[in-house]
Amino acid sequence: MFDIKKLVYSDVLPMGVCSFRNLQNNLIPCRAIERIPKNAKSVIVVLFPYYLGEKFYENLNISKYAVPEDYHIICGEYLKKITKSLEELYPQNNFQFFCDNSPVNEVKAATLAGLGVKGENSLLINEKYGSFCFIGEIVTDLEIPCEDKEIESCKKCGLCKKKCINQAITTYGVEKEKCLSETTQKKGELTESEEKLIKNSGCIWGCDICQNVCPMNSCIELSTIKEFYETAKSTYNGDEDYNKTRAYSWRKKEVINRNLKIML
Ligand code: B12
Repeated sequence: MFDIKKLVYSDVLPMGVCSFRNLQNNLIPCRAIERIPKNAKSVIVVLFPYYLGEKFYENLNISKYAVPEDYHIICGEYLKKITKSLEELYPQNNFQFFCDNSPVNEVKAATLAGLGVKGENSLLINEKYGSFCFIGEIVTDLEIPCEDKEIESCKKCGLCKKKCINQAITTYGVEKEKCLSETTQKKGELTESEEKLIKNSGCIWGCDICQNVCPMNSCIELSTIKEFYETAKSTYNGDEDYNKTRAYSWRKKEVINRNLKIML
């Protein structure tokens, strides 16, 4: 019988299972969709808590998720090992891992798998680690007995909505075009009001406002992932800090450098 507790890292990373059935009708169009196993049945969802504690965020000018080395790389390594252990246990089955660059709506998957509630800021909030968690998942044609949880929402205190610097959070969800995180990642020239937003936020990559003000993030536990601490760098000061292995490097350095220039 499948036992999630037998998987490598299950003692340090929150994990859960949901059915693929409840995700397959809203897959996000992307290239990775080709890797979804034919006849996919189950999804093993893994959380990667990334809150490192305030001392790691001194002179912070990028958002917390971008402080460690690119999470696609670090979470990818963990997911690769978990996948390998599954392949050894179930050699007949197909296991494909994803993290962010995924057709799966990861917040929905994590919620269905019982790993937390969906915040008004659209993010998954875990009881122990808050919303400062990356989400990864392994999609498989192995049928894992599971009962999908009801998707529950946070208490809707409204703080994230109220404090969002650009009123991007509405009753219907996050309006992507207004989200500062999106603006900081945009290529090309920004409008005057977009530039003003970046300047006022003090953040040149991503945005953490809706998470920083969330009461469910006020007493969270620290990350259990040593690689996040070992690679932490909280300030981006220009070319000398640009590095191909950071969360902002999927964009050419012109984008983050443009934001830095706006800030200065
Ligand atoms: C695209 C994307 C973004 C976009 C758009 C986000 C968004 N909320 O729409 C941008 C670049 C803005 C972004 C920002 C961030 N992201 Co992001 N993102 C994704 C990605 C790749 C896909 C999300 C998606 O499209 N889901 C599908 C849509 C349909 O779901 P939805 O969000 O519920 O969409 C609703 C609303 O957007 C709303 N809506 C849509 N259009 C409109 C228009 C109007 C006018 C209105 C009112 C509403 C509305 O209706 C939709 C249906 O209910 C996921 C990874 C994944 N594969 O899931 C990561 C992911 C969600 N992101 C993540 C992170 C960490 C972030 C940031 C915190 C990074 C940062 N610090 O800057 C911010 C948070 C911003 C926020 N509050 O959402 C994590 C979240 C982890 C968690 N704990 O939940 C994920 C899961 C990546 C990962 N593997 O860890 N992200």
